[in-house]
Amino acid sequence: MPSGYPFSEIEAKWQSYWKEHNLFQVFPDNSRPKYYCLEMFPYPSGKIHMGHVRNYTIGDVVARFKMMQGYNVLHPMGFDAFGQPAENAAIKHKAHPAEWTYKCIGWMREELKRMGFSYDWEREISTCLPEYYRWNQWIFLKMFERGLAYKKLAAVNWCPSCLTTLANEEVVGGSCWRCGSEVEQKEWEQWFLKITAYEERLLEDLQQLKYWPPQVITMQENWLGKSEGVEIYFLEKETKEIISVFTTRVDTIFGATYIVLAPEHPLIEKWRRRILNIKEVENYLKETKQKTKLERTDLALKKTGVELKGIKAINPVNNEIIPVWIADYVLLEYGTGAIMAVPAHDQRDFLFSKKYNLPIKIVIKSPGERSNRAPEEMTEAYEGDGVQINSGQFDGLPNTIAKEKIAQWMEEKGIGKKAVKWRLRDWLISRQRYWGTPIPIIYCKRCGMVPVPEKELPVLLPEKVRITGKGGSPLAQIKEFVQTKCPVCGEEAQRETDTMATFFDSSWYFLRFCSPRNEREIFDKEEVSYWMPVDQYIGGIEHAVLHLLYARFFTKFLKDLGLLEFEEPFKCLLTQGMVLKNGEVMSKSKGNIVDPDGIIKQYGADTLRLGILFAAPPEAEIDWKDECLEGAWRFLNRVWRLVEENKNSEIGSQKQESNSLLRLKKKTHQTIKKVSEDIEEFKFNTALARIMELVNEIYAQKQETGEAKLELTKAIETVVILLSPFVPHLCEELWQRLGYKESIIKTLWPKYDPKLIEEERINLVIQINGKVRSKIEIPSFLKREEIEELVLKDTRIKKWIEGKEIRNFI
Ligand code: ANZ
Ligand code: ZN
Repeated sequence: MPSGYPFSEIEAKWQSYWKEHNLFQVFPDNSRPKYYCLEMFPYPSGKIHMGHVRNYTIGDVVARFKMMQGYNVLHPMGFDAFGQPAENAAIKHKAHPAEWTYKCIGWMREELKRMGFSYDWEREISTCLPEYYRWNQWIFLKMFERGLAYKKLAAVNWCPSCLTTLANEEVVGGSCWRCGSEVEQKEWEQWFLKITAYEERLLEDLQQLKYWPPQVITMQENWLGKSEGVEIYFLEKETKEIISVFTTRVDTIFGATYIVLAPEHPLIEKWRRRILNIKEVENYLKETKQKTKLERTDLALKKTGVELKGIKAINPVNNEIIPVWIADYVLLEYGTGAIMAVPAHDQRDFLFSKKYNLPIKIVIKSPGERSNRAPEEMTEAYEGDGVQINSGQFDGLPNTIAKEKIAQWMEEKGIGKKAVKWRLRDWLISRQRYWGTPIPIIYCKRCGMVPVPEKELPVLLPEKVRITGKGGSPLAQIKEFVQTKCPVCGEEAQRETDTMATFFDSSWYFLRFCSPRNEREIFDKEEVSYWMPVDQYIGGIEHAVLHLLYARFFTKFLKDLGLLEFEEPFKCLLTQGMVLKNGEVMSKSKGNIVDPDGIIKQYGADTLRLGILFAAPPEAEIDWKDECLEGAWRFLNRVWRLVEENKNSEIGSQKQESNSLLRLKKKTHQTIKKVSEDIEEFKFNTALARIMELVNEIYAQKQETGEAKLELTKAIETVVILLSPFVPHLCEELWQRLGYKESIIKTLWPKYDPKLIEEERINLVIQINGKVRSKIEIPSFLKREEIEELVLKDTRIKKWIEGKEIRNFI
């Protein structure tokens, strides 16, 4: 236990003060500008970890800073409480998932309070409570009404160890994101949300998000994956069946030397009898089934394929007869599930053609080449732009122009049409799990699929359940839950037993925070219109695609329902970096977890907050070292002593301001300016460094003047105010000890005097060998070496000293 200021008393004291005075409870107030500061709410896993500490400390600095600037700040917290991990943990700890979850929430809430975060706890929400999830069901019904929630048989990702289906987003490198088992493909009836209906808006509105990290925008763009090209209709030689391919390089159509179908392509089954090497083909299909999507498309892996012997295609632009292959790098779900291969201009096709000895035909000449090259000379595909050759009437055109011309010509001839393809797929939301929102649908033998009427919501998640973790939906085992009456005809009917993926819950929670206790509607329109959009959202980069895309989708949907007036929920986004230990992710299995609880006990929450903020700028990774704490702890004690020592000395009469006191005053105002700017830009570590410099300056002044001067006290007060968003407990205490009665949060953030910001400049007269040769203006605070350097750089001086040796600088 380090000796120093009594942090544990102080922190407890101020935490209860904040609570008693409801300091962070807010209501809409049109007389003040609003600011909504939100950090991604945690999954109740048991304890907060250093990632939470970092995320929430950043948010807290922003929130407190804005409060002191006079904003009406909404800063809420809650728990993303449904989900598989609770179910898994419950199986492991032999507790009910609800019991387990509430316990975790209790622990985490206490820890968050001990960190001193400025949350309005009156607004706390937990997504596993019926008062919350009934609105999940409500949104679902609204989507169902509009055909945006639908059921279909689909090949789904199946985790054989979690025994559940997974969204594409939950498959990481072919494995389950949760347990790491290899994911299999299965056919299953599943619920989907039609997010693809919003793809165009989801892409376009990314333009509005000026204050999002560019890399998040790019990740979303790639995820949406809009691709403009042409669908080309090749014909099968005998049957004249259409083989439709999708290409973004229609300019290369004259260079197509074979066709490749995805192994699952429906035409293959049709052609079965006519395929001469069907045994070989079937073996290949079997092999494909074992592979994950990633293995199939990994650029680094060798591509394999089999020719469909006996099948030929006709290139519609020149009637060339070309072979038809299957290869697993072509995916059924993308484009048309078939491609034309152009080995001369696509590297993947080039390697494939070399491997299987397929012809190469050059149709784009690169600008640097005079004569046409022979295909045999090529060592790699030419993917760049150039001039069309071997392309009939399009020869001689730049390919960028030919692209448009060929597309038009093909449309006119009816052998192709322009097409837009998206990578985005509809969102699979059903889970064969217990701990989630029941999907409000009833199956009636007579009436079919019937939505639960709105007035019957919520469909409560039954409490009594046996969770084995083995197979199927646990809800299907609960008779009282399943058996119900059809809302339409009143006959015996059955409830849907799947639950919703938890990403559903987190797709709109930021709206619920605006009126969390509303029992009549999903949210109060007016309160939402006051608080939303979120001004600053802060969370991990791992949510760059899924959560943030879904939240944007829900916002647009709710706007279309007429409930919102805006398209985008999060104005500014900050993605904080990871907290590592010895360069590795912290995990139980590695045994390298740094426990915030222990640190709070040993040093206090303020030291932890300061340590984590000072370690690096928010977006950078931190490799956590306990020294971060030592430094923070020493600094806080230095500040503590500064106030304690100053407090006892009388304020002396203010004599004429001495030079050094003026310097302190200037330093104070410069610090106010820099710190304010740095906080706005999330440069917390440099902001803190500035405050530390000011503290040094104050100490130096004290030595010089000996007594407390008004200016000294002012400087000290400024330090306390500027530090308060970072280390609020300590600063509240010091503020009180400085004689103030109200919470420091009620103090307005200081403004600097622009006149005091300018550095004084002095004129320096430069003489060489006793003669004046130049004059320069320099800031007065420069050190000797810095001045010498500037003098030597002066052009007028250069002339006089060139080639000469400087003997002495005075
Ligand atoms: C011929 C061609 C020639 C192509 C050339 C490229 C270069 P993006 O931008 O991602 O949309 N492709 C189309 N469907 C595919 C599928 N289901 N599986 C695998 N690959 C597929 O890429 C479009 C390009 O990816 C298409 O353009 C097609 O190859 C390939 F010099 O067609 B291209
Ligand atoms: Zn019925």
